[in-house]
Amino acid sequence: MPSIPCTGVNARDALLTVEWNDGTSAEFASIWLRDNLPEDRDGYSGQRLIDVTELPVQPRIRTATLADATVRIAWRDESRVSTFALDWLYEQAIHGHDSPVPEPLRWLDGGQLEPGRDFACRPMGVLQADPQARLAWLTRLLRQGMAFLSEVPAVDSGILQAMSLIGRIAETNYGLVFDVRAVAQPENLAYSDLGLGLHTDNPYRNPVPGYQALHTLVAAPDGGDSLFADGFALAEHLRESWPQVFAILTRTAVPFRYRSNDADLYAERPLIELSCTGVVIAVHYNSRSIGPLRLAAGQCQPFYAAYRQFGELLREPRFQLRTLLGNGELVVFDNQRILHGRTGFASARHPRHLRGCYLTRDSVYSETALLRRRVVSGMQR
Ligand code: NM2
Ligand code: OGA
Ligand code: ZN
Repeated sequence: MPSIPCTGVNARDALLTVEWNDGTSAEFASIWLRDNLPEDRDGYSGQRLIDVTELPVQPRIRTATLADATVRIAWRDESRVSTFALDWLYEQAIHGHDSPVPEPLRWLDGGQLEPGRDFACRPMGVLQADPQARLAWLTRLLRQGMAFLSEVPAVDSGILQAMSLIGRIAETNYGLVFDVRAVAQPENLAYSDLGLGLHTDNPYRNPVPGYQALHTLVAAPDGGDSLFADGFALAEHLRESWPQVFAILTRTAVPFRYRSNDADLYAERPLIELSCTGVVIAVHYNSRSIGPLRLAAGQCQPFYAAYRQFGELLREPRFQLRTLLGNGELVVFDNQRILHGRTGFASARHPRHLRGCYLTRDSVYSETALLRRRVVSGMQR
């Protein structure tokens, strides 16, 4: 922890101002401070012990004084004195709005990119042996939305070994792990030899799987190339170039549906999903599982024009990274960001066999954060 960078404090009823010695300052609202008293957290778990209704409605600061690397606050309407560590306040002021998930690095021109050169791409054994290498790989997965492993044994359990380094598998009606190969009468067109245009998986499920892994056990000698595009970059491209199209795609709920012998799934979501501050947080696109739209007749034509515009962008080769994954190669990607697809192949002439699974999003973030903790404390030792 750096030495405490504080030169003074200033308090008015509802506001504490702390001056740091680099000339900057930070403001803390009295209600925020009153809600964050260290003594209102359980000493062992760190969990909060109080509820918002137990706070004074408008706590007022009487005095704030500096003492031993802390700020001591006396309140007007309560007899307690509250103590805040300055380094904690500094941390909140600097990093308070940082999420542990790194900012995405968007990539638009996928046609120019290669897995081995432009994405994290390591043999699985390196990640097993070296926590720093695993942390670097995971961090790039989070930032670019996609990363590759090689030398994953091309056997049924290979994908399970790899996932133990990355996150927790989310079991679905397709199983813990699913086999992607052409069968007669496929319940899902993924289990045919047809080409699949760029899509995200399972938009009909709630929650939509966070990450997906695909492991090649037997590559096709001809066809079955993998395609990828960054939906976040494409959505931003739409926002800039055709703001009206973007607005329609973010505001129209689209029904997605999947029915088979053992599942009946339905969810509605926009093709481009925004956070409450307008940041693109997910893309959902799957022509095979979109249901009949529930739109007033007058809204249909504008929606279809916008949908077509998005669909046409997705077909442009300049946005598509195209690669043939060889035996033992595995790709992991953010299934709410990266669209994936494949070219068709001739299953009558040769088998092609991939194994796939889904991972929960939070487990991938958590694995990365735990590893960061481990690597940082290892460096300090
Ligand atoms: N599989 C491969 O979301 C989809 O329906 C795509 C998913 C069957 C698990 C295919
Ligand atoms: C899928 C899929 C890609 C492939 O199974 O959902 O998109 O390369 N497969 O077979
Ligand atoms: Zn898919």
